[in-house]
Amino acid sequence: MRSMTLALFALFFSTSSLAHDYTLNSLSIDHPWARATAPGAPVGGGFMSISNTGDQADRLLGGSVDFASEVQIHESSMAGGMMRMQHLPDGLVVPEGGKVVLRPGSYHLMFVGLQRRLVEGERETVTLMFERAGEIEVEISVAGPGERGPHQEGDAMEMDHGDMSHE
Ligand SMILES: [Cu+2]
Repeated sequence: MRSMTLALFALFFSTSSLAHDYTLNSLSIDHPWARATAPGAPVGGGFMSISNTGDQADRLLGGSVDFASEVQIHESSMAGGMMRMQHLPDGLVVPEGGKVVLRPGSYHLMFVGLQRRLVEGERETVTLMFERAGEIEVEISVAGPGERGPHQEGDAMEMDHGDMSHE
């Protein structure tokens, strides 16, 4: 009984500590998070969902961080049984009245040229840049290396950034 209570508490605590959201004009950025990285890993992935309640589309262009040399927008997809990762240099459209989800196996922020590890349980600051709405600073929660996040559709497309080559 006691262990059950502790387990429930742990579940509640870990969920609530991850839940946070930000608003910028008609954009809402929900639950930004990243995965902890292994020592020496060259890249890390960042995830969140972005909703747009306005009547004009916006576009996530990229961002900046103090722990990596570059923030790129990537899309992972399966091609011929292989997970591929593609840089989206034009960014990611957030449609009017719609939502995009950045999650493992799909769209994500790629922190390229990591200058320090992302450590589970810590928070890091990311400045996101949107074409219309401008810049917003958000805090990302760093989850464990196997964390899949709150958006679990398409989890079969799980991937590990540490082993992924970037061309
Ligand atoms: Cu990537």
